[in-house]
Amino acid sequence: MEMKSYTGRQLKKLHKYRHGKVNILDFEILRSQFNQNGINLSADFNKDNKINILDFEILRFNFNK
Ligand SMILES: [Ca+2]
Repeated sequence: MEMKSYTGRQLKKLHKYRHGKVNILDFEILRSQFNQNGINLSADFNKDNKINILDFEILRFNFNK
């Protein structure tokens, strides 16, 4: 699925300045951005310019990876 590879890149970008895996810190980032709209949000894993349940699902799917 195309979204999946993009998601991997986004998650890597998110980790670059923080830590090695998807963990509770990523969840905290997502939580802090939840319900926001805009470009360049780091937790916008599916790149639809919104932080919502879909981004949470992607995070959940990649958790501990
Ligand atoms: Ca999104």
